[in-house]
Amino acid sequence: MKNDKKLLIDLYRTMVRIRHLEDKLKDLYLRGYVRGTIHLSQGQEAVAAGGCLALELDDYIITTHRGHGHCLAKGVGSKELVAEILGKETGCCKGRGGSLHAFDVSKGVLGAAGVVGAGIPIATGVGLGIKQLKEKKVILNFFGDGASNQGTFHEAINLGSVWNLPVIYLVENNQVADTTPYKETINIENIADRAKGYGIPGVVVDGNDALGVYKAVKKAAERARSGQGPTLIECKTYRWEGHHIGDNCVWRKDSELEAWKERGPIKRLSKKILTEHILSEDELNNIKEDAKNEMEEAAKFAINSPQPDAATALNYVWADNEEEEVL
Ligand SMILES: Cc1ncc(C[n+]2csc(CCOP(=O)(O)OP(=O)(O)O)c2C)c(N)n1
Repeated sequence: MKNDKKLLIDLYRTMVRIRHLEDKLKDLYLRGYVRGTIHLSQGQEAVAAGGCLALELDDYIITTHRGHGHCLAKGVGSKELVAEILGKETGCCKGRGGSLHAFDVSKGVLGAAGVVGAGIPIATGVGLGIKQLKEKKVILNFFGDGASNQGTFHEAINLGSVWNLPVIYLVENNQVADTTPYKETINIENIADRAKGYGIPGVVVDGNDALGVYKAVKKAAERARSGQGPTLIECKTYRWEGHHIGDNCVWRKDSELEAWKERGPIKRLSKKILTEHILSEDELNNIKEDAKNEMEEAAKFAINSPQPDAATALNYVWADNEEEEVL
């Protein structure tokens, strides 16, 4: 495990960068720069930071419609990410993926999945690929509590277990799917308990504790890398914003949101860092200021970048294949 102090600072910095990224995206959306909709993850930053920092650079992730934070934490540059979300040619998918399908193979980000639960079988397939190639990599698959009710969840985790694949299935339980509290659709306390049905470890983690998430994913990654198969991790957290940016949240009580904000992940880690005298209040503020400036620069870069040329709309639809003639 990395030096603890450095790890805590890295976790803090990553969460603060995600928070500023999402705040900036909301601002850009409200100013008309983003087409379609976006799904924000303020309040859930500990899951992205803890999960991705526990991986090696060449490990993989697959994320969801709520995946900006996961992509940033895994190493996608803020400029390329914001440009992608604005549909610009300088984006990590040259503007063809957008928020729901951001992808960056060079950073091990094998894509966001706009279809709920669709990433889970893909992650199992990637795990099979890693195993067949005899690589020492792992894949971390983020998905929501709603996705854990899809058939894909059950089928894909069962196969992951039977084939002993190096996959970490991480359910980010933010308490609600769209506007439906998970307790109305799931009749057990912990989604992680479903792991018993597949014969793999099921772990419940406080999803607002970045260090706790890091430790759980690190352990699952070690297990996966050493050929012992998958783990199902449930991170219990809370989504501060609506389901998508146009959701006015009439379905929940303000008091519930305020209670979760009190134990928000950034506040929580900053308290630990201050109490343990790892950094001063000023040093924490400098990290925030840097993150704010970084996202300001990313936004400027994205706004000033060109749209893809319409004549190239069909580029990247087919893979190049020089040997075979494609009819
Ligand atoms: C198969 C499928 N069904 C429905 C939708 C519409 N939809 C998009 S996000 C969402 C809720 C997903 O909830 P959850 O998996 O808990 O993720 P969260 O939004 O909470 O991050 C739904 C129903 C979809 N995109 N795909």
